[in-house]
Amino acid sequence: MPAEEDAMRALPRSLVLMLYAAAFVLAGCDCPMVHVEDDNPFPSSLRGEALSSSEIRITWCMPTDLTTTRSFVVSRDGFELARTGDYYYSDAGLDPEQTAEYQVCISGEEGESACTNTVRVTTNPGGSTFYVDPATGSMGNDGSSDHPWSTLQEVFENGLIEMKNYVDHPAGSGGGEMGTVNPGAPVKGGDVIRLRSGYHGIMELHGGYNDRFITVEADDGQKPVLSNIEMTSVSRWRLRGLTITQEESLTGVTPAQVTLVYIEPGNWGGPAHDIIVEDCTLSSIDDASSWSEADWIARDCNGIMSGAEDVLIRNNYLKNVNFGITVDGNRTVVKDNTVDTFDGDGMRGNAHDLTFEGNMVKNCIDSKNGNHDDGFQSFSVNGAPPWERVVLRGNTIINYEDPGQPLKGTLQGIGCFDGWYINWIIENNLVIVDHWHGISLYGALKCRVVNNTVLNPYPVQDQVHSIWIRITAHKDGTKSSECLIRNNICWNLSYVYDTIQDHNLQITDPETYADYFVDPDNFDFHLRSDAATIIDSGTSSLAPLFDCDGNARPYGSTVDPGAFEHVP
Ligand SMILES: [Ca+2]
Ligand SMILES: [Ca+2]
Ligand SMILES: [Ca+2]
Repeated sequence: MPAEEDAMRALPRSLVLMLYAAAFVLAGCDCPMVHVEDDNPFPSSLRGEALSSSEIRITWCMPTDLTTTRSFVVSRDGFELARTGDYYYSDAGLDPEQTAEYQVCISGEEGESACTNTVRVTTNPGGSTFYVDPATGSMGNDGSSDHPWSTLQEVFENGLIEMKNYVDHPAGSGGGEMGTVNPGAPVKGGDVIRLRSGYHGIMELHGGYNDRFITVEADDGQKPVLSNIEMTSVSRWRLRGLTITQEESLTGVTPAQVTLVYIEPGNWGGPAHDIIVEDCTLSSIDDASSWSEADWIARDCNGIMSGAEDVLIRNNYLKNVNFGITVDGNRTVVKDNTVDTFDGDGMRGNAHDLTFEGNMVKNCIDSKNGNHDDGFQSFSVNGAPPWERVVLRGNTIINYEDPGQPLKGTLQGIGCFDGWYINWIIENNLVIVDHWHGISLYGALKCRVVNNTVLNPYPVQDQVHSIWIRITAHKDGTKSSECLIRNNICWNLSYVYDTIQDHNLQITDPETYADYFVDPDNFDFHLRSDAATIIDSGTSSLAPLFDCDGNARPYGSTVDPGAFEHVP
């Protein structure tokens, strides 16, 4: 086999086809278009994992035949359990050591069709619960509720958790022999460590794999504080309800410029996968309102950076950070988080099979550090593959809420300037920024941008700030193709070649926003009941089944353009 062909074999088929296409372009072929053959991972994509003794989480990939997919039917042991538009489902309320078999099938406009593989998953046995209390604990205690340990950092340092790790290094992408770390230690896979109020130090772990999730969570009504979490080459950790901050009044230690939650694989240590970060509060400092540009540059921390696979980042609150939530690992769900006051990009997603849903990104800082701030950004550069099957759904991006906010800058909304992006769905998002890039895709294949509200209510000095939804060629000139722009409310539209665009409503005068929307001055872009030119003027074809609030579409005769269906 020729070496070149051999090298091609290691690449995703879609990328191989594009490389061939690119070769034609370079050879002067008058066909600067990319063709991608469908490489649909859906039928074999279902994974299931017990999160505890009562909960199982299943995840699957987006089918690439989007035109017939309306929702999914999740079944357990042959019976329908739920219908959802998501690519994951959490089955709670199960019994310890209960085994269940799951399958997911497409519910399409033409009835149910393709299904995934089935998975059999057993919930954990009831595990043990341990307690850690910086105020009253001692490392000589047994970790019971009445005799807690002192701090989480010392629990790790004293080897009180039994885990696994690779025997030989570099462990690469895994698969090698594993040995037990801290054999016989009291805490084991499936157990829960509950933290009480006070400073718990740093959670640092390099090489800690569990067969069952270990949960590290706040005890009821308690506010445990960590200064940062750094985990590499790890699996099955669930972090819940923790405060992670460099705020000196909470930690008692001099602030450092770190990434507050850092979860990554490593070639030496091995892969990272199956991680949950939820209900946590992250900040560089509690109150950054007096920070100068120089303070931001010298002191802001990144929020969450995750290169692990099969990750759930849910319902976290991040304040006063540089980059908010940065995802480089496949099959990650980023849901219902808030990134409030940030200097970098609010969210980044550079991997396959990502869902960013229901997140709020607001109050962008311009520290004059040269970053082009984006609410969401993705890029495929330096030899990275095209990013496939990404959903951006129901997110809210607002440049600033308070006209008096210090260090205001301009914010790009959803900025995807360095494709390729393949099979993306961008729907139900509210993008309120004062930059022309509302939603921009440079190098897009089979992407759809549907039912978004993309407007600029800010004082505009210059018509160059007429915000747009744009699908255009890759920066190398290769055309985007097979994309759809539908049912959006926006100021401006910009698209090329065979992008289908219909049922979009353009409002080019911000002075008229109050004629259409409930309270645009306070960023309420729900439709007024007398917005007759908008209500029922979209199409239900390929529209999301629910709107940004979760109301079923359509209400009335058909779908309304924009992120919010009018429901009286
Ligand atoms: Ca900035
Ligand atoms: Ca950026
Ligand atoms: Ca309607």
